[in-house]
Amino acid sequence: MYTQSFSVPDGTEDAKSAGLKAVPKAMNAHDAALQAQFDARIDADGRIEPREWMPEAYRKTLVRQISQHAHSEIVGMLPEGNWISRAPSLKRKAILIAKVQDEGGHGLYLYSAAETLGTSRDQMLEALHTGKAKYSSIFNYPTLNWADVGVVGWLVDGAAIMNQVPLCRCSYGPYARAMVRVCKEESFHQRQGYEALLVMMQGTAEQKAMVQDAVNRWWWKCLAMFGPPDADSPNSAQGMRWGIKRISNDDLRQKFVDATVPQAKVLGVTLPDPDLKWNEARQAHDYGQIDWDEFWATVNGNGPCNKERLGARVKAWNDGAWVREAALAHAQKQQSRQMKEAA
Ligand code: BYC
Repeated sequence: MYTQSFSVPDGTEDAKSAGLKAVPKAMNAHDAALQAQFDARIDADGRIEPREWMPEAYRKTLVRQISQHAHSEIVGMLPEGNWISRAPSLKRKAILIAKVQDEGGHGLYLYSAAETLGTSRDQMLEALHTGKAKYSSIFNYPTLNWADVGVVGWLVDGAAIMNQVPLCRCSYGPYARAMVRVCKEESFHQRQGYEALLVMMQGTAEQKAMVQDAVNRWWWKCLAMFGPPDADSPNSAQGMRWGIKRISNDDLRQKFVDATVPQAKVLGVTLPDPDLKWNEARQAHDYGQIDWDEFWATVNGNGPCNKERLGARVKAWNDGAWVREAALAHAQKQQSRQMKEAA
């Protein structure tokens, strides 16, 4: 299983030696001094805090990544939330409610972290609801039966932990701190999924077949979650130079494959890849080709559930309008009462 202690050397040195500058060229002497300070902090592996000077491109990159991450958590509540009313026992239902609530909480920490960069929650939600903002490709696939809920916990949360533990060392303080708690909770999410599957794998032939079928449908989508290959990843080099991203998409994907193979063996399922095999020379598993056309179609709005997911979020936003209006009216009433009392 993955835990908070999962941490490996990062690729920051590679980005430095590739000659990438931590920030674009400064405009004047004052900015140059600020930029030099920023560069020195990044080079010393220090943290950047909200009120400190930062290059505009660094701020924008963080708003993009953190808001996409927040949207993924909120949209990510939908495929599993769908199963709360159909969980097979009270125990499974309580666990699933807790997990989905955690994801809502992760979204809120992350929106708050992005707000410290000068963007508002309304702006971020507007970008999501109008389809301008991205969220993780993985949540555009359906959860067809109860085994899918277990596999989402095991593989989707497993991939999320692999990607997110290095983010606890992100150079932007509020994001890094939010990720510490997120990762602890994700660790529980992954374990509960794996445990639910272990129980199903001790059940009937039909239950075992359900687990294998769910693994077959989710495996390749989970590998694609880590993002495009490094050579086709436009944001990676700069993200790594800035200490936002610590490990590349391909390296994380490889670590996920290597960690998951023994887990699949214990579970008794086959990972659906005839090319998956241990490579002694690389001390890692080789694996087959990911369907990047399908990935990009999904990212660009044409996956099986994109419209349904976005529709559900827009509906929740519209249905909640009366709550926002009532809260605002209450706050205004309180403010005018306080002003009257103070006068
Ligand atoms: N889906 O240059 P690249 C969770 C986009 S939450 C959609 O490599 P970057 C969970 C990418 O945004 C899971 N889009 O980008 C929640 C970029 O487009 P833009 C989410 C993707 O930022 C609930 C373009 O492709 N986790 O796991 O360096 C329940 C080029 O990519 C995807 C996070 O958000 C994708 N899979 O690296 C259970 C973690 N991959 O923005 C689980 C934080 C790439 O230039 N984010 N794209 O238009 C990250 O670590 C990085 O942003 C990524 C991408 C690794 C995702």
